Amino acid sequence: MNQKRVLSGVQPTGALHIGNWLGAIRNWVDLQNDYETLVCVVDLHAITVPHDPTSLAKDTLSTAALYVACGMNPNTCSIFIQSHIKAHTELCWLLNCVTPLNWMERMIQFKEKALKQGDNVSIGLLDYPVLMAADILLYDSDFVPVGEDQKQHLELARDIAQQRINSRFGKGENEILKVPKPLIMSEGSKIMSLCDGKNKMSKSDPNENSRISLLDPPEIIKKKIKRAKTDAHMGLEFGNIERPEADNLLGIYSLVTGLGRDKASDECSAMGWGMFKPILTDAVINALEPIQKKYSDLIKDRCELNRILTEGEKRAQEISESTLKRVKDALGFLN
Ligand code: AQP
Repeated sequence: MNQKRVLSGVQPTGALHIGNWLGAIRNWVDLQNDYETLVCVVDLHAITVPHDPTSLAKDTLSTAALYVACGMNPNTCSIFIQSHIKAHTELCWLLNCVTPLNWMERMIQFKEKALKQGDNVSIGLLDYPVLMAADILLYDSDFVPVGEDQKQHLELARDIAQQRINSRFGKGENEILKVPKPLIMSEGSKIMSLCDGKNKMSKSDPNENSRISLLDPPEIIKKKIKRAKTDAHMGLEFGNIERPEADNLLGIYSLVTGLGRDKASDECSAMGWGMFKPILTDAVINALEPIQKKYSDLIKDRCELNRILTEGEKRAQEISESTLKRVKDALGFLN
């Protein structure tokens, strides 16, 4: 297959929300038509913060089913579970041994997540970006779709591949690891919390009302949007830094309706919050309905889910084993 390749994934750290969909999965759905697309559920990443062992497997399966429900086509893309491919942890170790510690200590996401955890920060959390580099580099990915928050991690993956593996261990023109490029998704790349327009919507936010989960039933969506933070101004608008909630909710509206920013902004510029919120609620419910229907059928069909994951795993195994061998050979391991 000569198609350019794309790799991405979501952590099964809880119920997927509209931020994960609008900022990530929705873009993969478009990309699968033009690239060989591999998407994994990054369960090894999910344990870099304290996790609940009784829900990890369930969340992992649910995340994979949601990929399909959101439009990933298992006949054209490969869907698999990160921990089922042992090469991820093995390449991570090899990369750990050539990555300077001070590169890791600079990572913004580590600093932010570590702050929240006080003394309980694991080495795994510090090492998260190297595991992510292994994920990407294993598949000779040409492109990685990343939100703003992941840009620094992709830069690190590029530096590890280029400066720490190819330059040091490569011979001649042949690169050992392909150096991937970012595909930065513009519109909707960051969906903010419903409770505070300055904070990102997150699966791990302890406040359930801060996010709309993809599987929330209509009455819950209605309640969450009703409670969503507003301001004292009339009219919805983009780009006013004094009004992050207006920007965020109008952005969600423009994306779930497919109207785009200009049309959504024209439609809502004179609306008060009381008129806008029910319209937004209907739009979100309508957009999620087909996803929820497809999900509820698939999650009951364990045979089909297993088939999809086995197929995806086969392709992932094939590519990752050959990359890992290239790296081990270059580093001088005995065959
Ligand atoms: N709020 C968001 N808006 C737009 N995109 C988002 N993504 C996450 N939150 C938003 C994108 O979803 C993909 C997968 O994310 P992840 O699960 O690997 O990690 P994350 O970015 O840390 O996601 P969460 O939901 O905030 O999870 P927790 O709370 O566990 O940390 C990525 O492409 C990300 O950009």
